[in-house]
Amino acid sequence: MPHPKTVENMIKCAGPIECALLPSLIHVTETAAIAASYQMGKGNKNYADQVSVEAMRRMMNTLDFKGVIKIGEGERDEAPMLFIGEEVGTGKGDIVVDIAVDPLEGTNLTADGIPGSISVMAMAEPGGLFHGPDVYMDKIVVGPDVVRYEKEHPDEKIDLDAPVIKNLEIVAKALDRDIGEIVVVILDRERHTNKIEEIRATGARVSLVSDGDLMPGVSTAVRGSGIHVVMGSGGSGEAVLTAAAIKILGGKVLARLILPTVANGGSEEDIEAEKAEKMPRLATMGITEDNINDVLDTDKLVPGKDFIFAASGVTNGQFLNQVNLFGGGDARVHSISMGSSGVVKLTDSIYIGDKEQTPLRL
Ligand code: VTB
Ligand code: MG
Ligand code: MG
Repeated sequence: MPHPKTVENMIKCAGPIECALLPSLIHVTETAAIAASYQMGKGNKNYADQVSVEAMRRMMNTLDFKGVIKIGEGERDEAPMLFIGEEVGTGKGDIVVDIAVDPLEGTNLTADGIPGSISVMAMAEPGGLFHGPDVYMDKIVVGPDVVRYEKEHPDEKIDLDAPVIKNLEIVAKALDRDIGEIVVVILDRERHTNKIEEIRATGARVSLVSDGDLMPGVSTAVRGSGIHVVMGSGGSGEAVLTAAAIKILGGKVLARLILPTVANGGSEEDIEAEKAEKMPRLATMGITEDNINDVLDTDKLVPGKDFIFAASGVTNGQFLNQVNLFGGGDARVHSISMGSSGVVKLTDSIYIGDKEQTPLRL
């Protein structure tokens, strides 16, 4: 007998978005990943980005829904694709969604042919994803073991403002390990010099990544990934996409908005200019200078109820392999897709280019 709850959940879904669009979502990330994979190691990150953006948009526009890009690409240079506010989908049917995309998360990684790049997106009911201008978010990401530990020990909670040691002690206890066994991923950036020192001083192990803090964040909620915490500041879009996955997997994201000029040490003038540019859009999300320093939790980053997430590997990663290309146009691509009712699909898709030339291989 199956657990009755499983069957109930499967039949109900989270809502129309998950029911109707989850199965198609990986087609979108897979198309973008395959397009990007042909550019692996070619040294041209902008072109790799462009082809994945184009592929993603073309695939999305074959699906029946009415969507608006809320977190996207091409905003700064006003590229004619996947810009904020762009409407995508055929527009047919009743499903209306807000969309976050990062068609190629880790453009440098793809251009250099090194691990960690993916194509990734999320969809939610309108208002279901925190969206503002592309700024940074300082964050901490942990998996469900930590959330369970916090419930059992209400006075021990992960806190973005606490010393690193305090947070890592909680993570270590939650995972029943020594701090020296914990792995913390952080972007290798000058702005993180102090934080990296602070992490090292706890005895925790540090994994510096040159780019791509999104999948490491998701990995904190996946046992066996070898990643327990992600810290430091990265893109705000990436933080929201991480939160969509983490909310499904039961982990936790705490984040705070930071303007790039502040994070990277700009002059007073730069900071003021950036504020003038970015604050109006932040205001549409209820963010003002008075509350910009407030901590946003997983539910603030992803208030949605009916939402879906998908990522496909471009180069090798924690648990998504790189795209393999075989003769005759065959491509094999690994993805993770998830729906907010609590469904996770790990898929290994093969697109047959020439069935006589390249038989299916296991
Ligand atoms: C961040 C990070 C991303 O780019 O957005 C980073 O979240 C850009 O940060 O995963 P810098 O301005 O410090 O380079 C990625 O690494 C890749 O998109
Ligand atoms: Mg990115
Ligand atoms: Mg990108």
